Amino acid sequence: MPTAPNDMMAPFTKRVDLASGAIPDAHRVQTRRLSDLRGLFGDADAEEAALAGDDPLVYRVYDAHDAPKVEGQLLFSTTVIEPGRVGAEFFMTKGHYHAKPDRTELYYGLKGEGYLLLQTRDGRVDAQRMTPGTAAYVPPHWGHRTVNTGAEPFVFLAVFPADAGYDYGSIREHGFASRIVGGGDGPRIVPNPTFQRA
Ligand code: PAN
Ligand code: ZN
Repeated sequence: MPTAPNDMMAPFTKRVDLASGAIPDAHRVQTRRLSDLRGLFGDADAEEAALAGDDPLVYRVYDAHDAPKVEGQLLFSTTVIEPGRVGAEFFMTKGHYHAKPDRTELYYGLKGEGYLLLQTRDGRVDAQRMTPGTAAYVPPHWGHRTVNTGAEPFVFLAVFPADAGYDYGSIREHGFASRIVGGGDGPRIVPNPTFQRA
């Protein structure tokens, strides 16, 4: 039984538009343009050049619903990352650890292709390839970022505890251990030389 009145939620269903990745009646849509990711791409000159242009859309997050930020509740959303690059580096999300660091997450690929990059504060690094139909698990304590390595939007569904929260500061301060760059022979995962362990 719920222990507080705001823990009570009615069952509901949301539709995900599989053609676009949008949730048409989302509670909230967050838009991330390149200016929101300023400083996160490796090629600072390419980033400045792109920012001097039209400040392109990089990704949108469709938050399906709102829920009390308490243990036991789930949130879910879709993320739609546009195709594109800054210099050689593919468009990506900001990336974060969860503010409650032991909170887990499940990603399910719906459209396009990309990678889930993961890292721990004590130096473990991982990359999971995601395509439509793949389910990728973000274990406790792993920071995570997604990257669109394809030519069409990369869309995935994310399901996570409502009390997970976001720590963006660690990634902004210390960077991500790996970057994904494009070249003649396809996407390459390369170490980030400026990365520092948090
Ligand atoms: C996802 C992410 C979403 C956008 O729902 O929040 O893909 O990435 P950033 O939050 O790093 O900008 C998730 O991991 N939620 O916990
Ligand atoms: Zn997360």
